[in-house]
Amino acid sequence: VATPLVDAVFDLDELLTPEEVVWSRKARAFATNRILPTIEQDFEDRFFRAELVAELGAAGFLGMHLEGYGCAGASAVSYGLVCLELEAADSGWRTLVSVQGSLAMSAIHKYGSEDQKQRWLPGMAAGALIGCFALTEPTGGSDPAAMRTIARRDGDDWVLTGTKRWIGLASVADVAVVWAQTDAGVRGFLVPTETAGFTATPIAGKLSMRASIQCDVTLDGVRLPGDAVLPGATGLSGPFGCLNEARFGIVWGAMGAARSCLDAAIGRSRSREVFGRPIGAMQLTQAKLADMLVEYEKGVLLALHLGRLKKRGTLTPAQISVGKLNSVREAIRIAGLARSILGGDGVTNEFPVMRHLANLESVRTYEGTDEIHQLVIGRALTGMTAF
Ligand code: TGC
Repeated sequence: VATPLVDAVFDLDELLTPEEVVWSRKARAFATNRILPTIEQDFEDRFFRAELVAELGAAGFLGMHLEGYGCAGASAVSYGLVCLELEAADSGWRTLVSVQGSLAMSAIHKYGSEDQKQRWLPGMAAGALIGCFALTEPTGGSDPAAMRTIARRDGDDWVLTGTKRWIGLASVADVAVVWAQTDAGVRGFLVPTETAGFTATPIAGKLSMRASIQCDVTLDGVRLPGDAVLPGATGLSGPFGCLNEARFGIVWGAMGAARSCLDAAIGRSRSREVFGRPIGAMQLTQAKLADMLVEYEKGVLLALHLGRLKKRGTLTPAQISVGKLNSVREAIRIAGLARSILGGDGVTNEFPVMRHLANLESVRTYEGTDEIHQLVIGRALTGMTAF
C-alpha cells in the first residue's frame, strides 16, 4: 500500500494515537485493495459493488464510532481517518459508510428502543443489513421543516404517506429511517423496506457518485405497528443530530478526495515534460502544488481539531459547519488545480481527478450546501437568523 506523496511534507501520524494510526492504515489498505482496482470501471458503468458492504462490516467500519451492538466503539478521530481513506478512493464508498453508520445506525442508536437496537444494529454493523435515512424531499432539501411526508395514527398503527428524494442506498436497503410530520411534530420511523407501499427507485442520469445509489422513495400508505416509531426523537433536532454525525465524517472524507487529487498532480509533475523539462520544475506548477498542500494540511488539521472537540463532547453544530464548508470547498479547489496540472489527460479516467471533482459536487450539496453552512456560521457569529 503506497504512502501518500503529501506525507513528504505533512506528518499527520505524529499527531495521532497508535489506535488511530491502526484504523487509518486498515482503511487505506481496504481502499487500495478492494475499491481502487475497480472504481474507475464501476463509476463508468454506474455499478454499485454490493459485496463490499459485508467486507466493510467485517473490517469494523460500519457504525464504528458507536458503542455496543457489534459496533467498534472507536474514537471520533479514528472514524474520521477511515472516512478520509475511503474517500481518497471514492466519495461513494465514504458516503455508504456515512449513510449506514452516521445516519441510519446513529438514529437507531441515539433514539431507538432496546428492541429496535437489538433487532437492527448488530446486522447493520456486520454489513448483513443495509440502512438508509429518508429526510430530504423533492420540494427542497435545505429546509426539512417544510417536509410534507406525514404519519397519522390509525388505531395502534401508523400510516406514512409522502415522497423522499436523494436517499442513499434506499433501493438496496433492508430498513429505512423515515422522518415524517405527526400531530406532535417530526418523528422518525423504522420502515422495513419490504413493507407494502414502500418503493425506492434509483435516480438515473447522475454524472456524480456513479458507483453509489441515490433514490426517489415513495411512501404510499405504508402501515407500520405502533412500535415502529423511534421513541427518543421528537422534532427536527432528531434528524439534525444524525446530520451532525454525517457532516463530521465529511469534514474528514473530502480531504481524502483532495489528497488523491494532490497526489496525482505531484506524481504527474515529476514525469511530464513540457518545454524541455518536467512541469514540476516550473515555478507556476510548484506554486499550485504548494497552495494545494497548504489547504489540504489546514483542512486535515481543522478536522483533527474538531475530532478532539467531539471526543470531549463540546463540538457544536456551527463548528461542524465550519469544517464541512471548508473541507468540501477546498477539496473542490484542489481538484480543479490538480486537473490543470494534468493538462488534457486530466479529463480522462487515467487519473481519478475528474471523478473526484464530479463526486465532490454532490458532497458539496448534500448534508447542507455551502450556503446553508455559511448561514449557520453567520447565525452563530451575529445571533441573527438569515434563512
Ligand atoms: P429549526 O427548525 O429552527 O430547528 C429545529 C430544531 O433542530 C435543532 N437543530 C439542531 N439540533 C442538532 N443539531 C443541529 N445541527 C441542529 N440544527 C438545528 C434546533 O435547535 C431546533 O430544536 P428544538 O428543540 O428547539 O426544536 O432549524 P434551524 O433554523 O436551526 O435550521 C435551519 C437550517 C437551514 C440550518 C437547517 O434546516 C439545515 O441544516 N438545513 C440543511 C438540511 C440538510 O443538511 N439536508 C441534507 C440532508 S442529507 C439527506 O437527507 C440525504 S442523506 C445522504 C444520503 O442518503 O445519501
